[in-house]
Amino acid sequence: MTAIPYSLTARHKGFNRAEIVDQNFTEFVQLWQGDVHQPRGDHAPVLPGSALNAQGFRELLESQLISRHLDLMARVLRVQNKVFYTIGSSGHEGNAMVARLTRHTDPAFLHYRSGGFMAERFRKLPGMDPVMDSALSFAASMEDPASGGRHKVWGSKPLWVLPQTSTIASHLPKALGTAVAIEQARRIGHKLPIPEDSIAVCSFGDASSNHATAQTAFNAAGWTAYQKLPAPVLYVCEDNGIGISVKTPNGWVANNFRHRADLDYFYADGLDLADGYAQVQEAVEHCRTTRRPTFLHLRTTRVMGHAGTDFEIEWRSVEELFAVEASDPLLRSAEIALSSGLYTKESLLALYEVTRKRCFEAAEDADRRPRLTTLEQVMKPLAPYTPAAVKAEAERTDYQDRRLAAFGSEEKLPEKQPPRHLAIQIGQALHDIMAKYPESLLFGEDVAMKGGVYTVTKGLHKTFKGSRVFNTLLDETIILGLAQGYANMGMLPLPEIQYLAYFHNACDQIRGEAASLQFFSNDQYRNPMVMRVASLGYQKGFGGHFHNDNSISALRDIPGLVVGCPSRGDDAATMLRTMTALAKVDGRVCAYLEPIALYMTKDLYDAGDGQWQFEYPAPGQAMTLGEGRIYNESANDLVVFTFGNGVPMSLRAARTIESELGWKVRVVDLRWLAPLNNAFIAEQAKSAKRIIVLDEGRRSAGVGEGVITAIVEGGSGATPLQRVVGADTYTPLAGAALLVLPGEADVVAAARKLV
Ligand SMILES: Cc1ncc(C[n+]2csc(CCOP(=O)(O)OP(=O)(O)O)c2C)c(N)n1
Ligand SMILES: [Mg+2]
Repeated sequence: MTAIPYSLTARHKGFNRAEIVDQNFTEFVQLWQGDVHQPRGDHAPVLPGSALNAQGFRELLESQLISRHLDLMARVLRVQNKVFYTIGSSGHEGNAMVARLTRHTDPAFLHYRSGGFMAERFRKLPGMDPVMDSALSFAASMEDPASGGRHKVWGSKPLWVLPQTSTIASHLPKALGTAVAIEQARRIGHKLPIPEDSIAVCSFGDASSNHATAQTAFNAAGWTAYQKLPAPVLYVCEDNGIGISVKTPNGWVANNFRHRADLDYFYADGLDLADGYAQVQEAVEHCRTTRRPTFLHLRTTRVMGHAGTDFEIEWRSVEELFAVEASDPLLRSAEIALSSGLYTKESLLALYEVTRKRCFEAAEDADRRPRLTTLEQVMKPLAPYTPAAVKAEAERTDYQDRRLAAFGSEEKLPEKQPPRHLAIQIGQALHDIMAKYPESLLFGEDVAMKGGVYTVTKGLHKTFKGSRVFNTLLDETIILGLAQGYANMGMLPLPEIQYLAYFHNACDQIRGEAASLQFFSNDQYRNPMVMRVASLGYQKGFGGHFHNDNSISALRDIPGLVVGCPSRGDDAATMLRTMTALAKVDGRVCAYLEPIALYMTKDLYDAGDGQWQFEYPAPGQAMTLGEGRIYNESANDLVVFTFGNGVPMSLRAARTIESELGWKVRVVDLRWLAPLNNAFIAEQAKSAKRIIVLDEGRRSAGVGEGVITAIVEGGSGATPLQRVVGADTYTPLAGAALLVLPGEADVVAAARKLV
């Protein structure tokens, strides 16, 4: 970077660094002295030797100024309650170069300091206004085109900027997933919504590069490239040397990333448009042409603190602040503007002030627009559900040819086979779904040739080949990041998590990311997926806690997530059809919990009775979201509410209860655990003389709590009720597991207490 002739008078120890940074610019321009080149036209280099031409510079400068004045505006109007966000982009405006050198169809997952990037990307489509759109987001206006007033985010549907959450680094896995999806589309014959040679752009800060979620994305990108598989993701690390108040050790980012195999490192000076442009260009072209994961180390700085609430003067030395403020990239841009002869001092300052005015006017205008005022408005995009369309999609049968090809012949169709158990029927249902949706992909740990730990996915790899059924590397965060990437590119991902305990490992990818996208993008972006998870307890003689995890509490409270748990094979098939339809039609994120202990269960009451095997439901049949299954519907002496392993368990207990107490017992399999069908539960409870809630999960925060709440709120609080639940502990190995988990005898004992 060229040294800035720095002779500012504005240096003082003032509290409001935004005012000082603002003043610095003006004074820098006024005091600037230097040689002025003769401008040589729009297409000539802005300065001798620069890869950036004059027109490019003018536009980038304007983008930088828009970004800066949006920040300055936010600091002023925040205190007037007209703006609700002050984390700015000041010092990072050079990221406009990345936007200029990529396309508006390159999906972008952006750092929160992307004001410059956004202003520049807005140029790519005619008729768009970066200032007004951003102002609407700052103002939390309902008209904010990114999030509808739900969050201050960088986002745009037409510009392929997918809004991100505030969780740092959480977007890196899905950016890789999107890059992989761009390439995989060709191999499965899927038509992409963007050009085939697109790349995924993903920016983040230097401190964030250390995060586990970031590191796993870099690792997975390298793992992919190492095998010569394409992964055109451009990771842009905007290195300002600090994360809130923690300094990144000098040289750490370069040292950490410069020599990574299969993550190609490039450096660019983001503080200097004239020098940085060629460097950014090289990185972008490398990524686009080689289709390799690329790491662009972009030098930035951070002026005006982490956010408006960060008074750096209180915790940093003033000398350090001066030095940081002197590295302000806008001062360098001013120098280029003046020395290139493209601007005079007067015209540059006029542009600066005009841009300020534009930002303030837009903000004032945005403040007059409506904000979210009702809960209904807030929640509208969260969990869309169009029952008729979902039903029609779930029952759609127009894929007979592909179905026949998948199963081999008419005689081999699963509905023509004798009744089978859960594992077999989930496998058959998956064959059916993958035949129905050529854009579906099934992936996870060990799912391909081996067919999963429990052979549930056996045969799928052979039938649908490695481009649609494949093993991933061992990382749940990446599995779910890939799923989001495929979803972004219009495919239907069916990720598998090997055990429920390991979902918790990567929970944020669903909780913070996948399930929140519809909400924060005002339903413009969706994450259709069905996540299959081998779940729950009672595996005889195997596993201990981590293979018998039965806590779904972490799933239950994720807003908008659909959670279902079939307890028998036929339900597994019809539920899967509905979940995939929910994903296709309404973009929903669904969790499909498979009770491991029931995978191979064939008998209900006695060995060899075969009563837990069922006929395969032919296509055309589906289960409505929220619909439970009722056994012995007319019975009302006792009603047992349960799901999963609890279903056959309570049916067995019911026999004992009937013979011992003479009660007729109804068993209600909830099947859908989130959202709970409160009306259905209330209705079933109303006609009950006594109630048992059987939930194998833990006493605290288990599904049982939700069921009892629905019963009480439904008006049946006075009905005698017993709860049979797991203990608040981890599950031990071997026979001791049964001390923790509820058993048949516990259900009978609970019934006795209701006498
Ligand atoms: C997972 C997570 N942990 C903590 C935070 C709080 N936080 C927000 S920004 C930030 C620092 C990020 O620094 P860096 O990545 O260098 O980006 P910069 O703000 O410097 O541009 C922290 C700790 C967060 N948003 N997400
Ligand atoms: Mg930083």
